[in-house]
Amino acid sequence: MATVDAEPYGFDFEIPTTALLMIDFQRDFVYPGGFGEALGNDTSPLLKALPPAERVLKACRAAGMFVIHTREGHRPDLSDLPPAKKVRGRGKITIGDVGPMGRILVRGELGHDIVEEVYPIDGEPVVDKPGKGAFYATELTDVLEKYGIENLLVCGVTTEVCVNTTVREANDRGYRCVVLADGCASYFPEFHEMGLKMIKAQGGIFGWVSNSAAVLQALSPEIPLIAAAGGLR
Ligand code: TIU
Repeated sequence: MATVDAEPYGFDFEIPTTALLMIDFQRDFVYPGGFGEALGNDTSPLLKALPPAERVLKACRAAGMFVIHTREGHRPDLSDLPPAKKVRGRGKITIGDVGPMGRILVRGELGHDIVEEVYPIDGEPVVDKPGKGAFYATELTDVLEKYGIENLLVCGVTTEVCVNTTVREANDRGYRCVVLADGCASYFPEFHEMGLKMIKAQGGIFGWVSNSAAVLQALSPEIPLIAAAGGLR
């Protein structure tokens, strides 16, 4: 049993029943020219989640933890794209249109794929999802059940959209989630902050919040605990 320093209190887990869930680290969100920018956002704030998420990914792999990646996107024929989602944002280009990284948020396109820093390796399932939550219309439940997963360490973008939606869905299904604050990011710093607060409030109503240093510490206790230096936000 390992414990991650977390809020509202320590998060206990065992590696065989825990997975690292890496949510939507796709070019379409973190680089200019993709879906995030088409919605009117400056994508640069998302880049700061990549180094902590990469460190956690490598540490979890080294510890033998199961890793799952997700990608938000749609079939090339857009048959899984609700018309209401297609028009949302009223951008000049919307989902399915051609941008500098290929068709926006369409599976198989450059922009839809995961950035190199945290790219999946063999044996790590990639769950393609048409919605914000990773459980809706996906095989994620089957994957978690097959591997006996009970706990999720969560990194991803964006904090208040796909991360929060997925954590809420997971919590309702009985999974214990700890969200790593510096392994997540939002286009809006205040939404990042509040998105995390909403998870850990009320005794951890949706789950726990921690950070990359605390996870590294829990996985390799000989590393000095530096989590406290910047708090848990
Ligand atoms: N727009 C926004 O903040 N996020 C998304 O549309 N999807 C994810 O969070 N992945």
